[in-house]
Amino acid sequence: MQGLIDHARTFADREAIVSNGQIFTYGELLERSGSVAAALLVGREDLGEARVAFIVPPSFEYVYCQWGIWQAGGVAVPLCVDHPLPSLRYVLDDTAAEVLIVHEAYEALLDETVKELGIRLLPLGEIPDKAPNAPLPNLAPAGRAQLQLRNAQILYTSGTTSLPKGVVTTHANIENQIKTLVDAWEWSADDRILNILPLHHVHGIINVLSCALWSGARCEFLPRFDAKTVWEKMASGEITRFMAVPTIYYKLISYWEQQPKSEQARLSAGARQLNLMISGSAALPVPTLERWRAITGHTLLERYGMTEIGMGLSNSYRGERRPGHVGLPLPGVEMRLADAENNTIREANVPGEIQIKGDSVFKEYWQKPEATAKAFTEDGWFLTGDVAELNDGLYRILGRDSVDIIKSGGYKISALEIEAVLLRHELVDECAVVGLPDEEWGEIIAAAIVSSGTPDTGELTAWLRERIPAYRLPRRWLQLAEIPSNTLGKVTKNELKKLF
Ligand code: MLC
Ligand code: AMP
Repeated sequence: MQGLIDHARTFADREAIVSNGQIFTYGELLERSGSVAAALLVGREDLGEARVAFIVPPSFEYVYCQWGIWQAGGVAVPLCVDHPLPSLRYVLDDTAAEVLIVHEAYEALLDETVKELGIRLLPLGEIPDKAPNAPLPNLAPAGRAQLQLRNAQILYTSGTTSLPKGVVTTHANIENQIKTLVDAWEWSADDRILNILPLHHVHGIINVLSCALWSGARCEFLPRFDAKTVWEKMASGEITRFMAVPTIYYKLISYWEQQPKSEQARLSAGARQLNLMISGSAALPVPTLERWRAITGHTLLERYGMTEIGMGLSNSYRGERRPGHVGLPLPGVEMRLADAENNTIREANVPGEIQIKGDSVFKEYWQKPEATAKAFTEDGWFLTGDVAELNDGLYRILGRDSVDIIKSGGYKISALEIEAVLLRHELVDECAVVGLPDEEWGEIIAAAIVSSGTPDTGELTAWLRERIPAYRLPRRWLQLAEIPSNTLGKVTKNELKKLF
């Protein structure tokens, strides 16, 4: 994203990234991303929005690949490092990726697939550290307004269809998503943040990584979440802010509770020094907020967002952070609650769908014009599918309008997607997937199956694990004679939930 890179030039000597025990400056980031751009361009002037997928664990390398793709005029498509081959192949195929930048750990896994799809494979290790000063394209020769249209990134999101959709954001969308958060949450160049979130979703990419780098701050990566390491980082005084999904706060609390008193005191004292702790991506249970406050003195700032809009609503950085509420629309975000006929609801305490407008809102679902059209009202409001109400001056999320969307561990999961895969198993005649409330995960996935045989759920899980990401695996199973349905034959998922 052009603005982020322009900004970095003013911070050249500052520390930008800590990864694998090493510190890298903004200058190094610009240099290495320039090499990636040169390796991608190989003589071309501009990649012209070609999709460039990359599979690189959270690290300095991830960031310079992302920036290199943007600098070369490509569209960054980050692949999830934990996804099984069919999920990775789907994204490569759907985006018609021209190039895949691959970390060596994934080369063997993807080698055949990229050959079959005719994608150029660019091993990370083959990109030189330094490139001769190759000219980089001007991404907006006709002026900055062009950045409003120029695609920058595609992230995949699960929804009410059986296949994930690519959410396309432009350079201007991303810039707006970042700027609004940098202002609202008062980021400063002296901030240091720990990133433990996956880097194929907006929470990790925009709220943590990109806001830090926009501000001249420092972002430290842990390859994956680990409660002990996170607590140690907080206790060390090395970080000033932290952002995570509610499941992570739950896990941090569990870890703390298992420690002896003296250790608890040390960890709590460390956490108190941070200037901001944020929760989002799923509803933050009030007991988790209260427990965290008792342990660390921090009232978690809860905010609401979505891949398609970036962040929409947020509690206040300096003012009230009311438990169970997500605050007010962020600056630059236009928001309304609407009834089933898309009429604006003006009264308090009346539930309605959250609808959003603004420069942060995505451009389109990749090559899905019908899905894009269906996602907006005629007058341009994006339909989030989330239901909220205004409660004493602040918004409160009440749920979603679709039972087919599940949030587990902060990941959005489509029940329909899991059902479609399950039905391919020879022992599954019928199935239905639902989310069940769970203190730790928000919801856990549960699957009911009808089978003429005697399927073993362990074997079913192993079979699924090769086909869908681990966080989409059902954790509860039920074999039924029939799936509950109404007179029209539609599965009654709320009835099914009761059977669990
Ligand atoms: C994993 N496990 C689960 C599970 N996921 N069990 C139930 N439900 C789930 N969803 C199990 C595993 O099978 C394993 O069990 C054990 O938990 C540990 O697995 P893991 O993969 O090592 O888990 P962990 O690393 O602890 O992962 C938990 C997590 C992760 C919370 C760190 O889910 C995560 O990173 N979530 C963040 C997702 C995110 O960034 N969302 C933002 C989307 S953007 P066993 O038995 O094998 O030990 C968005 C917009 C916005 O939403 O507003 O931000
Ligand atoms: P995703 O599609 O992965 O970007 O997830 C976006 C969804 O996460 C939203 O549509 C909401 O359902 C949910 N979400 C995000 N933040 C919150 C929050 N603070 N409270 C409740 N739900 C949230």
